[in-house]
Amino acid sequence: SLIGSDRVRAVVGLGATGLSCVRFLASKGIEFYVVDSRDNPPGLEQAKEYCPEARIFAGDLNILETLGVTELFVSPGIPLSTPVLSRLAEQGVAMRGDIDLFCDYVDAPFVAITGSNAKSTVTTLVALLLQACGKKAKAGGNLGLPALDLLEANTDFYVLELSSFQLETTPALKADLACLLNVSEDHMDRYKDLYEYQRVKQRVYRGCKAAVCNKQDILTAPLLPEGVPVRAFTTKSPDLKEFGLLKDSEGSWLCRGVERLYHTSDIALKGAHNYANILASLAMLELLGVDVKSAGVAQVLKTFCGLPHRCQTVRVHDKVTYVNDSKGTNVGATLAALQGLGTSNRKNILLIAGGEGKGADFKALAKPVADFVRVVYLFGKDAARIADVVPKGTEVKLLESLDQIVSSVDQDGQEGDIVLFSPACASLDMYKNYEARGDHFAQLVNALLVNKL
Ligand code: UMA
Ligand code: ADP
Repeated sequence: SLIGSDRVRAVVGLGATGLSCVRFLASKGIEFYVVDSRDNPPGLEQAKEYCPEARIFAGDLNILETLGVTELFVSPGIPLSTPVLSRLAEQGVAMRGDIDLFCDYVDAPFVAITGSNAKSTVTTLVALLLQACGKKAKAGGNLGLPALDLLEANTDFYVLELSSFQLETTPALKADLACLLNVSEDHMDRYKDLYEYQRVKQRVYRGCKAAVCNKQDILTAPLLPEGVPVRAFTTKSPDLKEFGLLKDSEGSWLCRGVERLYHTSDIALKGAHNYANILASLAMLELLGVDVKSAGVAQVLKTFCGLPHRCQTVRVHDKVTYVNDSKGTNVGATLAALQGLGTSNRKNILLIAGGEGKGADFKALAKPVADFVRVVYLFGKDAARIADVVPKGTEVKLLESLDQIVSSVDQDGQEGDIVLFSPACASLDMYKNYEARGDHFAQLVNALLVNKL
């Protein structure tokens, strides 16, 4: 029986992560319970293929206290502060996660990438760059495909995007290469303050064999034993062994120390924040022993235009450029978008924001909004909280829906304007996810054109 063995396991949560744990444990012949707080969790039917129905409990997590569990695999969407989980933790029950399980079984080098922003972009880029250099690299984790589903023989590198929630349930990651890209407020509904959140993010470096950090963000600086190689990236001119940007009479260059690697005109991604993302990726490549000047790397940098919903141009309509940055789900991302797209002395951005603010402080938006934005359009749950920080002199329109906002923008737009949809908030108050929100925006923008034909 389950109770008879020395460990009694339960998978907690039946979303993408929970299902990956269910499939993985079942494939190893390990027995487990499955519990989800919802009556009809998304993975219920699939779980039944891997686990006897009598061991699946949907509707209430409190059942865990009656099962005699010793080890839980907790999904990232469930806070460890959930009363039943903290009671069990106090009794010594291990709070593990899918990444911790991945670490037990992985037998190829893996890269772990975290940060408040740019994780998905950098994770994708590192995997593409490794592939372009002939390596079999697989990317996943918080990016979408759960880490356990990536495991496959003959893989050269796993590249994992990790969220703070995944790091909370991973006591000793021991990545072959770890990178913390940046730290700014996010998920303040699950952390006491920025420093608690930062401490969790810093877990990415635990036991790592090499590390990459952001020279311009002190919160990313690792504390590691002597001898662990560390590379830093910066968008300023780099010191020796750092990756950075140099400006000369020919323009801007991505550099390693004083060595010029790539001219920015040979790079498809645009904006200072994206140069930072590439520099971070190159630093990682070097630590993995890959030539950062190979033809494969040059080709990827020339062609990779970024992921959808991240500062993506939807279309130019009536000489107004519409940019979808629906993945801008926190203040840091929207700041980067405003700074990346803003032109000094021109208030030509029409900013659309709002949604579920996750307890964030929006004050940091005031300055770039004053510098670059002519009108702010707000909708969703925390619209009024954002309106409070908009400086005098910038017009604010509070509207009910994105539909109303796009029609209003269409009236207000002037030649040369940029309409930036970067909500600084999660989408969950009105949409299934950020993709659905971004698709809705793109659909409304495309309809503007059609309706005028
Ligand atoms: N839930 C319940 N009861 C349960 C279990 C879950 O109500 O018993 C709810 C959670 O509160 C949450 C939702 O179900 O609202 C999903 O939670 P989950 O833990 O089941 O999520 P998964 O489907 O496993 O997806 C997770 C990541 N989601 C979260 O961390 C919330 C996905 O990242 C990730 O791609 C996937 O694992 C594979 O690793 C998404 C995300 O939004 C993109 N991540 C956050 C972010 O990037 O900001 C952290
Ligand atoms: P994550 O996976 O961490 O959410 P993404 O690559 O999906 O990261 O990008 C999320 C948001 O952050 C997007 O709105 C994007 O435009 C913005 N962004 C991209 N790079 C940076 C950066 N270096 N600093 C801050 N924001 C960034």
